[in-house]
Amino acid sequence: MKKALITGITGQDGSYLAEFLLGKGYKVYGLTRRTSTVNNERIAHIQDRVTLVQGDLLDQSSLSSALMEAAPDEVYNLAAQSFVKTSWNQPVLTGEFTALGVTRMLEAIRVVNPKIKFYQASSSEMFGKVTETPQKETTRFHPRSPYGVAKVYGHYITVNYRESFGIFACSGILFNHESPRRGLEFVTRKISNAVARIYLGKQKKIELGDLRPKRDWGFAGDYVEAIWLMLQHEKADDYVIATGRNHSVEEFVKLAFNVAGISNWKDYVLANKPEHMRPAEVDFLIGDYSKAKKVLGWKPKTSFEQLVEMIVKKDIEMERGSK
Ligand code: NDP
Ligand code: GDR
Repeated sequence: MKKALITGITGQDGSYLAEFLLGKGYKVYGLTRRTSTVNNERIAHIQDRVTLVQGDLLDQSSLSSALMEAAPDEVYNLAAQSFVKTSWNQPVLTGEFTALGVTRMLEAIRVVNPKIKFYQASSSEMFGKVTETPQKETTRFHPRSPYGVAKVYGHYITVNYRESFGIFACSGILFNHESPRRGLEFVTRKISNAVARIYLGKQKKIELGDLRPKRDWGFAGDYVEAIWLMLQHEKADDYVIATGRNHSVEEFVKLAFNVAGISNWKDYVLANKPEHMRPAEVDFLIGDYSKAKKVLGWKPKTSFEQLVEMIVKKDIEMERGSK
């Protein structure tokens, strides 16, 4: 039986990846950090089938201990400070988690067992102010936030450990992917949750920032398969994972209200609120996933329209159930 250790198992992607690996017959370990209240909602339904190991990307010895305890064949490094906006408020901490945390895990692998295969959760935010459209593996990086800068470091240290020590290390450059398990501060869930609450008469308005940026939005459940496929291939490499289509935040808003049967969406939306604007914006992202399709045989299954409908309907269901 193969064994995997997932950092960030309590996050959106970690929960989908854990489900996916359990389905493939893996023994799944998850690294979790100590918190004053337990934060395992996303994995509550599988908690009896995964083994949680305490550790933190800030603490080198906790990572080595986790590797010794789990003795995994594969490590999926999904943990990070993942909210772009917060990275301007906490740039140093973002660098510690999202950049140096990658080196700490790679060091733990190098020392404990360099045969462990490693996946790094890289991001389309590395392309930032794009120099080429669509963006692919060879597109130059120009990150626009401390988060994006930290992810560029994480990407290159992954490549470097592959080249320096022969570690089977892959960097997956994933474009935005969403789900009903997305954190509420990200724009998609923020919109779908507000739409559900407005639909049910629990909320009157939604305040947003810039509605013009375009993102290539996919479904998290589709993307974890690509993550897994990267570590099953005979050669470690880097891959863009995307849908090849993009939409503006405004299009997302309009469609989300539409799913709830509300056509006059403008009556409910307050845009360009300064507290939701960013010091530097990423205006336009669209990914070219042809390498992943050709080499890994991966392609996205869920359309933008299906994704928006899934998230809004789930939020309506959940808001109906909650007081
Ligand atoms: P989430 O924010 O939902 O999850 C982040 C996870 O990291 C949580 O489990 C969190 O634990 C954990 N974590 C944060 N800091 C630490 C730390 N110091 N030590 C240990 N664990 C920590 O992110 P997603 O699931 O959306 O994303 C997964 C990864 O993929 C991230 O690295 C993200 O940057 C990257 N990514 C995401 C994309 C997306 O569209 N979702 C696109 C491209 C890249 P806790 O529950 O304790 O907070
Ligand atoms: P992003 O996701 O920054 O792309 O990073 P987010 O959903 O936060 O923003 C997407 C776009 O929407 C605009 N926007 C707003 N965003 C938020 N959060 N709240 C608002 O009120 C709002 N109004 C407009 C943003 O300015 C932006 O242009 C996500 C994260 O998951 C990263 O970890 C990951 O690496 C990238 O996707 C790929």
